[in-house]
Amino acid sequence: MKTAVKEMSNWNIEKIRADFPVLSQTVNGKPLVYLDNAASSQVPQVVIDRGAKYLREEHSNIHRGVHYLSQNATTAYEAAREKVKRFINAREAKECIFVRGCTEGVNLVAYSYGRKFVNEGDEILISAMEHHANIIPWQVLAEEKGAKLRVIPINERGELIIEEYENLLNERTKIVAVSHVSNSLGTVNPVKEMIATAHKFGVPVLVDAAQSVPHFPVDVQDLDADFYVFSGHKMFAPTGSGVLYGKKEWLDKMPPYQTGGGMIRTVTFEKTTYAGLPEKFEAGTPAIAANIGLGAAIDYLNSIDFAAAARYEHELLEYATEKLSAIEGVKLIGTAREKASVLSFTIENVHPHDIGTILDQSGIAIRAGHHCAQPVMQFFQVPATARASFAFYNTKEEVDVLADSIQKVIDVFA
Ligand code: C6P
Repeated sequence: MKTAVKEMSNWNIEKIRADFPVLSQTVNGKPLVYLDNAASSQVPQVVIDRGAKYLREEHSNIHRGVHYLSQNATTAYEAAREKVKRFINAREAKECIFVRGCTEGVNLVAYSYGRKFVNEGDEILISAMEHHANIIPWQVLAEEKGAKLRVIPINERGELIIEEYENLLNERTKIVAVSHVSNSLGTVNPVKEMIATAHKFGVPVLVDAAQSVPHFPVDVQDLDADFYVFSGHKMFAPTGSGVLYGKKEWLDKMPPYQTGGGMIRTVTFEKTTYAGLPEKFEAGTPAIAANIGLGAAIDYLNSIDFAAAARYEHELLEYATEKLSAIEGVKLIGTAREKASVLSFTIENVHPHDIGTILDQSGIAIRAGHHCAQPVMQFFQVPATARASFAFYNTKEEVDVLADSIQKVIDVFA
């Protein structure tokens, strides 16, 4: 398996790891094994340097000043938007709205699209594997409007039951909101096909892309997504950065989400007229340094051959799946045929929090808990899972350390 991973991928793992300073430290006297990438990925030196340059040489507000620093900051900020546009293949940069992260992106659409287009008796379709960020904004909207939240069920593997999805779509459906990749199960959903089906009913689709954009190349035009939302901190950029991509024809029709400075054309006490895209949805001073950092993270991903990174990471996931499946007492939660990055598991008679704490003693960072996906835990009848989640800088040796440490946990509790 060692040679399989190395030969198939042709991936220079040593060079890649050297780009991420955090990875070379020790934790509890052991080399850090960072397997909590679904929560937040690490940041390469080039992104750190870009943020530092902004703070050292360019720090100022954007879109407001005529002075040198402000103009430079504005140029860098808008260049980051262009990079996002090219990275996800949006038609226009103004379709890429900077938000604080995926949560804010979904809330923006639920608030703005929802308040304009969802009415009493309408239906909002989500799935049983959604993160709370793609459940609660819709639930709140449904309560306010007297609309109904409907849920696409999943099977025992943690895959969407697509026939049920097709049955749930109807003329009352006003939006479908579904994750591209589940953060608790790792399932990759067939969103392109799901979008095509929804469009037959004239229904727009929001894709929660928090766990897809960091793990494989995406093309929003090819998917034909109406809204596509993701967080920078899961894709090698700082916290506070993130993007809501929306088709211009929808964004133009939607009212502002937040109001205040930066999003207006004219203001009198009688009436305010709004700026066009993207400013209409970017009230107040945004996370300038963080979003410039997101642009730098995209430059980094382009520089390393992101498609090759995705292939390597997927092989690593397959290797880890094989290794953990072979350990007696380990149960994998989420065994979909199409998966990315995430390996959730339980160990008989050991609470996932104890697994997480013991692994930490060996320098291994995983996440234990419900992963903000309590309905998934309810479906699998577990209170929580332990979750290892991979990035392209993880190694086969780290998977071996994980597997050995899991075996030790089992031995301790046996
Ligand atoms: N999932 C995890 O450990 P924010 O917090 O806004 O950056 O992302 C929210 C979010 C939305 N959708 C999905 C599919 C997600 O995975 C997340 C964040 C983290 O799994 C924190 S709970």
